[in-house]
Amino acid sequence: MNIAYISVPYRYGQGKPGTEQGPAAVEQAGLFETLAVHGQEAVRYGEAAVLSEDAVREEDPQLKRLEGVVHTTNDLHLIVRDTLTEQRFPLLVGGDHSMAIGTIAGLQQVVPRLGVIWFDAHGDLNTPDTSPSGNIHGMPLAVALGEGHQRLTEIGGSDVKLQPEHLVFIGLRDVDAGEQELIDRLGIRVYDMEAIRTRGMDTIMEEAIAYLKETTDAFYLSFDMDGLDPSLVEGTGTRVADGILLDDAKTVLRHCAEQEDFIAAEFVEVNPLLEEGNGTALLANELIGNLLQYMRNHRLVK
Ligand code: 6HN
Ligand code: MN
Ligand code: MN
Ligand code: MN
Repeated sequence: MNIAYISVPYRYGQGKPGTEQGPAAVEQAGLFETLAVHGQEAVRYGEAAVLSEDAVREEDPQLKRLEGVVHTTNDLHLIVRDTLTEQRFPLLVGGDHSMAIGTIAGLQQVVPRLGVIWFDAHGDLNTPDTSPSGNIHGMPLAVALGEGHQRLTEIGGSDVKLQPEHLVFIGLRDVDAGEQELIDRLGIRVYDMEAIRTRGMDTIMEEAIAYLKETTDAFYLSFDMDGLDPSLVEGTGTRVADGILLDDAKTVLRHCAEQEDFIAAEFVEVNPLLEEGNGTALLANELIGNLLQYMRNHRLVK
């Protein structure tokens, strides 16, 4: 009974209304039933604090709604740190991807050599200097690597939270120039769609996990719904053609779930306002169900 569902109902890392309703949409899609079916307590264990719309200004066009992002990610990092310290498995639902600034900062306080599997169409490696949008959801990995605005890099302390060799990308296919420069300069491991097609997801996940195990003590999965093929996810804000299909996504979840040192997962960028119905939230709930099924023998869910 050690899965701790934590919601992050917020949207300040990007401009489209709706990701603040992501957790509620996934709950409506059956998240508590899913938790119960897999022997977990059907409760929301925690929820990150979110500033009201009135309190958040656009201000710097290269760091939009900075105050809103700082507030929530700072609170989230404390929740995640404490949850992990209690030997629970944080299962986060967002919320836009800037929340990962808090997730990584919180996990890293407990696991200094933290590994990250980033399932995403995007690199999320922009800085205010390279960002084409000024949206902070395109920046969380740069922040974790110690690049970007100090208000963000200092969440959870001023040390660098993530080493470039502790990160792997799965499904990357929309990378900005500044992000590519960082990937090349730091030698970050990328498995793009071509690699997935030619080598198969099984092989890639085995290799990715073996690679992380060389130098990390534990890892987490950050699952951006837009890593999936756009035909599967109408309700997410930045869809990119030619994405990951369901079987391959489940393969990612299964490989993570089989590892003893898999310690947390987050599902982000669910935006129910971008579609009729609740299809993307239903899919997120289904994927969480798959993950819990695969984790049935995991030391943290007994
Ligand atoms: N996400 N690279 C684009 C930007 O604005 O920086 C898109 C970012 C998308 C971020 O999907 O989490
Ligand atoms: Mn992302
Ligand atoms: Mn993305
Ligand atoms: Mn809807």
